Amino acid sequence: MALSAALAGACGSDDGPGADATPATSLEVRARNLQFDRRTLTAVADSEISLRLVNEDAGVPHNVAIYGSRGGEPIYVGETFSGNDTRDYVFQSSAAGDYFFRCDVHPDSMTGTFAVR
Ligand SMILES: [Cu+2]
Repeated sequence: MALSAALAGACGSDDGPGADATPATSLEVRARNLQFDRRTLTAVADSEISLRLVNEDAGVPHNVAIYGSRGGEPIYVGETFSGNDTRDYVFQSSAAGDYFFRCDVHPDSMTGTFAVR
């Protein structure tokens, strides 16, 4: 709890839908300076999910792809595009569980947990 509280504080009022532990069908993550602005996205299980990627890195390609686990099989691979630009990815969420998301262009530095509840 202490860690999540610290992260929430660090992100301040920029936190959008899905930033906390409350499951949502509409999520947003920003890419800036080769990092995502959050470590966890929390989605509703077995639902149509709209995930917005705001790419604020001008001329740098990013995407969001969801995997069963780190190094596992892809579940959904969002289109890669260069900033500054935005895409709305729409896909069906899986059963409840902890999944993994990353940018496929920067798989070492841009990663997080895709929590489905
Ligand atoms: Cu990237």
